[in-house]
Amino acid sequence: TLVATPRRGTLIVIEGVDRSGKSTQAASLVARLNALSGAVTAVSMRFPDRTTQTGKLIDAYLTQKDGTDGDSIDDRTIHLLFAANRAEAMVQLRKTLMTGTSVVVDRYAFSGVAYTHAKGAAGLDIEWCMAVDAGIIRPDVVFFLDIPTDVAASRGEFGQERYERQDFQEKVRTAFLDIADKAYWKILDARQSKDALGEEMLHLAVTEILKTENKPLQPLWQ
Ligand code: Z5A
Ligand code: MG
Repeated sequence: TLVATPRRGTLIVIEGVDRSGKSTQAASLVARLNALSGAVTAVSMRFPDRTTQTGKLIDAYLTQKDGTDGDSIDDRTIHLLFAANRAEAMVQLRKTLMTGTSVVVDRYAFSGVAYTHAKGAAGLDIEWCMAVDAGIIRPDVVFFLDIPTDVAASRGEFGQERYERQDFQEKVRTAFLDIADKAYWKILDARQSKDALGEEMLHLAVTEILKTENKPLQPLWQ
C-alpha cells in the first residue's frame, strides 16, 4: 500500500531595511496562516536570536553596551557571529520544517550580507560575506519589504542602535537589491497599509506552501 509522506513545511523569510515592517508582518503572517486551518501550521523565528550565547554578544554590540562606542568587535568578527547565530539554529529549523510546520523568519543571511557589505570596509566584499552563510537552509521564498528609507524614517526616529542612520540604511537597501535572487525573492511595496501588505503576503505564502510539497531542502548559495 502507498503511504502518504507528510509534506514538509515551507521556509518563508522576511527581509528589508529598518522599519520596513518585518516584525509586524512576521507576527501577522503566522497568525493569519494558523487562523486559516485553526491549527498551528506555522511558527516564527528571528535573527539575530539575542537569547543564545552568540546572541548576547550580538545584542551588546548592537546596543553599544559592549564597553565602548567604538569598534570593540571588529567588522569581520561580528559578521561571523551573526552567521554563527544562524548556524546554531539549523538543527531546530530543519526539525520543525520536516515535521510539516512552516517557519516565518524575521531577517536571515541576506541581512547579514547587506549590513556588513554596506560598511564598505576592505575585505568585506559581497562574495566573502555570502561564503560565510553558504550551506544553511535556503528559504523557499523571501519577501523583501521594499520602502524608501525616508518613508521608513518617518515611522518614528531611528533608534539608538548601531546602523540606525538613514544614509547607512540607503546603502543597506542597495546591497539587498544587489543580492536579490529573482528565482525566489518577491519584492513587495512596504508603503502599503499593514493590512493590505498582510493580505498580499498571506496570498503569496499560501501559494508557496502549496508548491512546497516534498521538495528536498536546499543549501543556500552552494
Ligand atoms: N543585522 C546584521 O547586521 N546582520 C545580520 O545577520 C542580521 C541582522 C540578522 C537588529 O535587527 C540589527 O541587526 C539590524 C540589522 C542587523 N540593524 N539595524 N539597523 P532587528 O531585526 O532586531 O531590528 P528591529 O529593531 O527588530 O527591527 P527593524 O528592522 O528596525 O524594524 P521592522 O521589524 O522592519 O519594523 P516593525 O517593527 O514591524 O515596524 C516599525 C514601526 O513601523 C512600528 O512602529 C510599526 O507599527 C510601524 N509600521 C509597520 N508597518 C507599517 C505600515 N505598513 N505602515 C505604517 N507603519 C507601519
Ligand atoms: Mg524588527
